[in-house]
Amino acid sequence: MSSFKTPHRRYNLLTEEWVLVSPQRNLRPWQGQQEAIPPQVRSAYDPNCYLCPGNSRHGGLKNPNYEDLFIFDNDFPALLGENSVDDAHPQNLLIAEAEKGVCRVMCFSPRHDLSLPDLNRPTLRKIIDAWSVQYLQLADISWINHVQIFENKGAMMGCSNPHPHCQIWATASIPVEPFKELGACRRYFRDHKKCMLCDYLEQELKQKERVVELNDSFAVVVPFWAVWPFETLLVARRHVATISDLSATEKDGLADILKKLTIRYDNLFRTSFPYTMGFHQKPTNGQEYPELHLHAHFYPPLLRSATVKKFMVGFEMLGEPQRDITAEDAAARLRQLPTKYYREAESA
Ligand code: H2U
Ligand code: ZN
Repeated sequence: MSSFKTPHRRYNLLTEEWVLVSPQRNLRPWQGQQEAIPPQVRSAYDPNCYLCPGNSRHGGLKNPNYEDLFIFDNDFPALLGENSVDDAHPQNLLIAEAEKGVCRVMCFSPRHDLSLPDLNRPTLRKIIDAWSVQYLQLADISWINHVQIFENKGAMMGCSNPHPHCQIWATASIPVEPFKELGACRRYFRDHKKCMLCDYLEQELKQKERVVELNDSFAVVVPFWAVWPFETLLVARRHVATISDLSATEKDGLADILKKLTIRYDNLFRTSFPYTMGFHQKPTNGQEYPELHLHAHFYPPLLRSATVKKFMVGFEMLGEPQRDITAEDAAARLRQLPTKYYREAESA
C-alpha cells in the first residue's frame, strides 16, 4: 500500500464518495495563512465563562455548582421541539420540510482549563455513561429519530468556548451524513450478508499500516479514504449499534482509547489539537439496523503545525476533496508519537 506515490483517487466506503490523493505534493512550500495559537494556559475557573459552575449563561439561567458533569438544554437551540414548528409548504422546485429536535450541551468537567486528554479514565467513563443515558432518554421521545453527539474543539473549529463540552442534537429526521452512511452499510449488508465496518476493520487489523490505537474493545485507524490530514475513525471491535450496547468493560475500553488518541493528537503539534468529533449510532426510529456498527469520526483541520490548517477550498469545493499526505503516512506519524502527554513529559 505504501506504493502509493503518485496521484490516485480513493473510495470512501461509508459515504460512497471519492477523495483525490496527491502524495507527490507533500513537500510543497507553505507561505499562506498561519492560524493564531490559542493561549495554552487557562485558569481552572473563569468568571466570564458561561459554562463554568455557578456562572450565569447568556440566556439568563445560572449554572449549578456542579462537581462532575453538567447537561442543559441549549439556550440558543438550532431546533425547536414539538408544537413550536410550523409546517413547511414546498412549492414546485422549492422543496422544504419542517424539522424539530432537541439541542443539549454537556460540560465534561467543572474545570475550565481541561480537555478530554487531561481527564482521567474514571471521568471519561462518566462522560461515556452520560452519552449512553442521553441517547436512551432522547430515543424514548416518539418523534426523535436520530441522536447526534458531537464535540467541536478549538476556536479553529468554530467552538465558541474553551470550557470542555460537547453537544447533542436529536432530530426528527436522519441527517445527511449518517443517512449516506446508512445507505452504504445497508447495501453492503444486503449484498454480503455481513457488516461492512466489521469486514473493513478486519482488513485494517491485518494490514496494520493505518492502525493508530488498539485495545480489546476499540480500534482507531486513519481510514483509507481519509479527507482531513489526520482524520481518524474510531470503531467498536464488537458489532454493536450504540454506546448503550457496550459492556462495562467496553465502555472502559472506550475511555482508554479516547484518552490515548487525544493525547497523541495534542502531542502531534504540541498544542491543544482542534477537531470536530462525533459518534454515529443507530437511528432511534424503532427500526432494526443490523448493518449499523458503532463508530466515531475525528475530523481535525491541522495539516503541518499548530498554525497551518488544511483548507477545503478550490477543487475541494468545486470538484472533490483532495489530500497530500497519505493515510498510511498520517497513521505512521500518529503511531510514532509518545502516549505520555507532552506537557507532563516537559514538567517531569
Ligand atoms: P460550541 O460547542 O460550538 O462551542 O457551542 C456551544 C453551545 O453552547 C452553542 O450551541 C450554547 C450555544 O448555543 N450556549 C448556551 O446554550 N448558553 C450560553 O449561555 C452560551 C452558549
Ligand atoms: Zn468555564
